[in-house]
Amino acid sequence: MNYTEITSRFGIEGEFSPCGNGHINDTLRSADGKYILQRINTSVFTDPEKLMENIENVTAFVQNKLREQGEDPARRTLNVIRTLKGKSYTVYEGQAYRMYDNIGGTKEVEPGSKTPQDMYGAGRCFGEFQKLLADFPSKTLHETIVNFHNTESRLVDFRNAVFSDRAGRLQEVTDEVEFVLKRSHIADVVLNDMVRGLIPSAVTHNDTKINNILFDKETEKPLAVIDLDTVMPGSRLYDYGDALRGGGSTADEDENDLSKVKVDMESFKAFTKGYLEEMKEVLTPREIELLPFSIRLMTYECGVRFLGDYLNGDTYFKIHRPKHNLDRARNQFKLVEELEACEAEMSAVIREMLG
Ligand code: ADP
Ligand code: GN1
Ligand code: MG
Repeated sequence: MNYTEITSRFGIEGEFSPCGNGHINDTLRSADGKYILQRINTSVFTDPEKLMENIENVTAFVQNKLREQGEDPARRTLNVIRTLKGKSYTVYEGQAYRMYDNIGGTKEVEPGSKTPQDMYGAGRCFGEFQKLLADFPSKTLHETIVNFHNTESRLVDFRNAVFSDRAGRLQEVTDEVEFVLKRSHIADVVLNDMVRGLIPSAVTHNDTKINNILFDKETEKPLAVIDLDTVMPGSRLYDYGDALRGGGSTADEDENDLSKVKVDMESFKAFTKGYLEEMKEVLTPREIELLPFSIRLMTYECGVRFLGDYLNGDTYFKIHRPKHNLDRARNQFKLVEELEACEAEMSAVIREMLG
């Protein structure tokens, strides 16, 4: 496809080619390495106007905070480039596109190839992100995907996927469905404690895979949290748990040799150390208590989403092979079992870290 018509609306010329590994948007980088063009997946994010308003407000807030701290924000956060008409995105042939400055000299780390050092950096980086946004007025954010980490609501969607069995695949996954149902009681733990006021609602990223951080290629230190589409009010536990869902496993979520899926205790310790260095004064006692549980909750929820998507005929997550979503679901459920066995040990590690 020729992107000239789109990029010229941003006053930008030149070739763009695909980059990145995300499951949702299509990302392209300019040949001169200056810009990122993204096609926003509008079947997932149905209101690009509100989505971009969130991203512009959050990035402006973070940029100001960093300036106040005496830091140059240029490589530390996304920067939205507006169209010549002053809009934060443009629609071309029914598709929405946005442009960012490319944060150069960076690399991303995939969950399957991270080191404990990367995980320490990721813990600090996501912790810092939450801290920088702690006094952002979270109620002004739009809910770009309603009930995104509401595990109970995910279970309702899942049951509907089972009932309708749209792709005729239910017969094949009865064991996995039973696995989900047996653990459905864990879905309301965080939600109920939010209602009780034991867990605050805060600005959260909601998609804290390690590949949503850009690392400096030279120093290997984390620079910027990207992929801000799902920044919304939520529980900070969602960010901590989701980061270790991927980063706390010895295997990538795409791995289908389940014997390779174990809890990576070194990565867990490294991430938690970095995260607590930023956040230990901010978290409530109940949040601290639920840190290990949140990993299991987010892993379970993601497995439920993968299996639901498989039953629906793979309409949400990009897949690269038949049964990809089923493999991902099995991988997540194996990790849930491993996490169940390690939770007490993880709690002990956290208690020791906090002294
Ligand atoms: P998705 O929602 O599909 O995961 P992302 O926003 O995470 O999309 O972008 C996908 C990939 O594109 C990232 O992992 C990163 O490699 C690259 N990328 C995105 N934005 C930038 C940017 N501003 N600078 C440099 N690389 C970027
Ligand atoms: C999607 O966009 P990406 O690849 O960073 C998904 C996350 C899942 C993840 C599983 C908006 O993240 O919620 O945890 O895939 N993002 C959205 O890999 O649904
Ligand atoms: Mg991403």
